Amino acid sequence: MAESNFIDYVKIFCRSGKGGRGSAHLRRDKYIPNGGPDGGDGGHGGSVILKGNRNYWTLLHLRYERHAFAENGENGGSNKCFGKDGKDVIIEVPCGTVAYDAETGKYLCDITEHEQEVVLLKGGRGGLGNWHFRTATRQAPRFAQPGEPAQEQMVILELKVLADVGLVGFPNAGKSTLLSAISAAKPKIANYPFTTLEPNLGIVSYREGKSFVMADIPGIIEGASEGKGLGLRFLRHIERNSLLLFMVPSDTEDIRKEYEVLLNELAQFNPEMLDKQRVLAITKCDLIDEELMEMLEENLPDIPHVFISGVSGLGLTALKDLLWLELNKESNMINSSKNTESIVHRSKDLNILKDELKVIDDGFDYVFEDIDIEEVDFDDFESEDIEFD
Ligand SMILES: Nc1nc2c(ncn2[C@@H]2O[C@H](COP(=O)(O)OP(=O)(O)OP(=O)(O)O)[C@@H](O)[C@H]2O)c(=O)[nH]1
Ligand SMILES: [Mg+2]
Repeated sequence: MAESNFIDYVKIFCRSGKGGRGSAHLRRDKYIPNGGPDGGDGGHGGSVILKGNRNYWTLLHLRYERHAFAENGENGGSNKCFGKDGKDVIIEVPCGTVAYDAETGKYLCDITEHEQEVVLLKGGRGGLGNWHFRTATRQAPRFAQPGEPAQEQMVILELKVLADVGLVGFPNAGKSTLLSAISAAKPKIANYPFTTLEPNLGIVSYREGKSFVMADIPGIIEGASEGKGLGLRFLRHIERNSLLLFMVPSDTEDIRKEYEVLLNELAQFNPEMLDKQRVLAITKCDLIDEELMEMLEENLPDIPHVFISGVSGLGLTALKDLLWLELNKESNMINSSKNTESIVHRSKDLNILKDELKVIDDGFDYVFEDIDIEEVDFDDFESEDIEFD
């Protein structure tokens, strides 16, 4: 996958800016004896922010982006001068990106909409200058508040493609052929397993200018949940689809059994996948006649089904009608907020994570600059070094 342009996994070392120190300056001007405290506040540190951008489809632009450092806030100065706030770092990501803590695998946040912003690491607050601490009995406080420290975290960004329909099937089931037949996508099609090595998206036009997005992912085989074939690595791309279209070729010995194997692999990956709407397409029906279709019909699983052929075009209109109908069911509204809330992001299993990270870490060094991340108690300002400037 290292050579591919389809990057759906990156790891970035993020650090917010620390807050600037408040100044403890005492005014000492000619002719103004005992000028009093005039230390200004420190500036706020910049934050690390994730922002959705619909113009990105993958995380490719972040492939070599190893660090995201926000600016520190400047220290406060004399004469009540405020320190400048540090600049934020904005990491633009495609809609459908999920962030995890790389050390614990904990789910952090989820970007699903264009321009949506989530603060990943908040910049430290600037400290207050000594001017704030003057009281009747302490007219020349010789201390100020320190700035809040920076925060740092190794973050994993993972893309989960936002499509309406996900294609699920064994290799060679005809998934890519279907996508190329009903959308403008041009996935590679060939008569050997695992032709498709990375997800393809296609926009399927429906009647009256309506459309929905279909995702073709690499084939799944029995034991994928234990890492066989391409494993379950790509299943996350159908995790968010409102509807799963199971594809089983008409010449399969036992269609029902193959469907159950697929279903079982999905359940191993994430049991919530079973809550999704399902439709079954029996593919390659140009190879069989009507009589055989009727016979097959007797032993099909109990979900809506349709007989199709991506090659001859048989049943494709009926398939689109059925998909549209299912997508628009009350429980599954395609036009309302895309149903993205329906999926609960589970924290990552660190063992799986380690394997996946091996691939993306290949040949990279993370430069950990030495910064002084101070452990300070923001409210215990008197313990901080006293600054006389
Ligand atoms: N006769 C017939 N052959 C088909 C049909 N659909 C696909 N095929 C053939 O089946 C083979 C596999 O098709 P693909 O579309 O590449 O299958 P896939 O499910 O994308 O396979 P992977 O990418 O390996 O998972 C190709 O040789 C296709 O020409 C169909 O409707 N009728
Ligand atoms: Mg394919």
